[in-house]
Amino acid sequence: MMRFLLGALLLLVLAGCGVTDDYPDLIESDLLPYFRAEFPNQQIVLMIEGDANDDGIDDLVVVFRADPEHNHKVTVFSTPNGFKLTEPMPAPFQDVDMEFININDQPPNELMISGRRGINFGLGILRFYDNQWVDLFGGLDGCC
Ligand SMILES: [Ca+2]
Ligand SMILES: [Ca+2]
Repeated sequence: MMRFLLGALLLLVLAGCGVTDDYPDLIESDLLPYFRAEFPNQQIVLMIEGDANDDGIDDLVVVFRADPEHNHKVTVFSTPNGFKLTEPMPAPFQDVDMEFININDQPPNELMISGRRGINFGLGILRFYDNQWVDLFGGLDGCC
């Protein structure tokens, strides 16, 4: 009987470990392998899909833990020659949120990204230009 109880307890512990997931809200994306080809082991914090460069094909924005103290953001974006990856750029360190919006009723859609580092909150409106995100208002200073 004791052995049975121990076995049941062990099963419970193992099952509990199995459902551990720090980032349960991650979306599924067919573009993720392009990110993983360059960053096989980095922990993903958040990712969203949307058309960054207005060619009608969804792109993938990934915020990931670059090192224990910094997050970076890269984008898998569509080109006539297939998908490519932007250079990494700093991203907010905590409470990261992203959304595609259109702030001026003109294509392309802009990317709104927010977050904080400690008490330094930031909100950036980025536009994809020349294969890289440009921070239109410099709103991310201090939170990355
Ligand atoms: Ca696109
Ligand atoms: Ca726009």
